[in-house]
Amino acid sequence: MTEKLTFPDGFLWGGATAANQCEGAYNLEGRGLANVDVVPIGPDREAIITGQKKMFSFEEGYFYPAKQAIDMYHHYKEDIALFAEMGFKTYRLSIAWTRIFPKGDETVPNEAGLAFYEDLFKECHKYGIQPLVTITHFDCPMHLITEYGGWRNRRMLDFYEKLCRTLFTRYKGLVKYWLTFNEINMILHAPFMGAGLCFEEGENQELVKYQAAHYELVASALATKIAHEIDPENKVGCMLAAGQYYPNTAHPRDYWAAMEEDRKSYFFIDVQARGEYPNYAKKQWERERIEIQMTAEDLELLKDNTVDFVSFSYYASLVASGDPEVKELTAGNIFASLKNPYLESSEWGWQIDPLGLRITLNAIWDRYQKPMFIVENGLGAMDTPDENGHVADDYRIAYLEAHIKAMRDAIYQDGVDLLGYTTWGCIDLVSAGTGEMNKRYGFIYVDRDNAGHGSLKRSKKKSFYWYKDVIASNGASIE
Ligand code: P53
Repeated sequence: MTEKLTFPDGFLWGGATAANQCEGAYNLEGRGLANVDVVPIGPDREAIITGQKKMFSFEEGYFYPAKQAIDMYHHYKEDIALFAEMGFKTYRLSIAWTRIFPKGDETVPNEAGLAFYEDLFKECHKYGIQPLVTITHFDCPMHLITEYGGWRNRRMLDFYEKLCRTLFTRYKGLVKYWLTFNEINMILHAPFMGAGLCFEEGENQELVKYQAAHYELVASALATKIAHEIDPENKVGCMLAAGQYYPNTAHPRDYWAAMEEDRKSYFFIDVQARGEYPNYAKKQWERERIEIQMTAEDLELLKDNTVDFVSFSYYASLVASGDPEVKELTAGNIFASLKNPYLESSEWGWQIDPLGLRITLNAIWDRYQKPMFIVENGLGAMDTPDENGHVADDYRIAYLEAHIKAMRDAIYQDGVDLLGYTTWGCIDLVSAGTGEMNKRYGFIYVDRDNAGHGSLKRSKKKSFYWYKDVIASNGASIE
């Protein structure tokens, strides 16, 4: 068989961002405060994003990088023009919920927020770029957290439904691809950032997280239903923080541990793609006395409104062990992983594994048989511009090239159905995990540092020209 180098016709190449990590303008034109605004850079960040330490407003002595971020709110025309120059077919972005409903429980949306995204989408279409819209990328209005407790409260279903109806109606014809919740499994690992959850002394945190997960899953099914009703052209996807777990050794108990870790994540997609809670979850809840409030109507909604496609982020594979003596974890990752001796790591300790992407694509395909979309992948690295301000990011090109080859193998050697690929942080932005600016993913360098200093000037890195060739040749420029 001759090996094909080009990707399928219509393959959606592009890049991805999230509102709070790039827009800034946190208090302009009526925008309300969100959980993602009040997470500072520094040693307290982890306790805050995991809901162990409460921070509900800006406090003295902290720096909040999302307040200004890279100020894309004022630069989006320039930035989209740069994406167009690379030939993007699609641009994945998220809506800041608090631009549309500043407190979250209003009846009338904020027109300035709606107009902002309308203009942004029109700007994309000017260049033939298809927007791919994440309805919530970790954001939740602060008012909904302080008044209702975030996603632990069933009332969130009404507020989210209102948001979705407003978006689907206003952007009909402008947006076709929607994602309901970014990395929905993040609720288990970073519950404040993922779902506006904070814990009270002594409460059963697992119960709170799974109850909130149930509401998000029902909200996602409801959004899918409404999206299809408002425009049958709409395609709705779920979104998983993916990355296959490997067993640490061939010992069966290590394989079992890896399988259990994978199931913690697949749990969400099993519901969104198949329409039912998997038995292993029901049994776990029974064992752990986790009683989830759910109605017969909820279960019917889940059954009748599964997603059109499965999207995911992939950065690294992970390693699990069933041996309690083995505990050497990698640094800097919200997902616990043991070190894999066969892999190199990024400067932030994320293990680099292109074949792991092919493995993950196959695992998801085998499980669901729905079209897939890789909506995040990339290398967070320290970039040092030379005296002319140019970044020669060969390490990033090498990472992306290897992952694109793995994708091509999965398509042509294994036959998976893949709609597109949007690299994470196509323009440098604030890191979700650490709040740093110096953890850069972009093809476009942004002059700003961890403390918020810099001109915000955009410049093209070496990878910018490389990605432009990849897209122009539909992948064939990669041998
Ligand atoms: P940062 C952890 C593990 C996997 C995905 O992450 C993650 C995280 C959060 O740190 O999140 C996704 O910025 C997320 C993006 C995020 C990106 O991965 O920590 O959807 O918002 O920026 C990369 O390097």
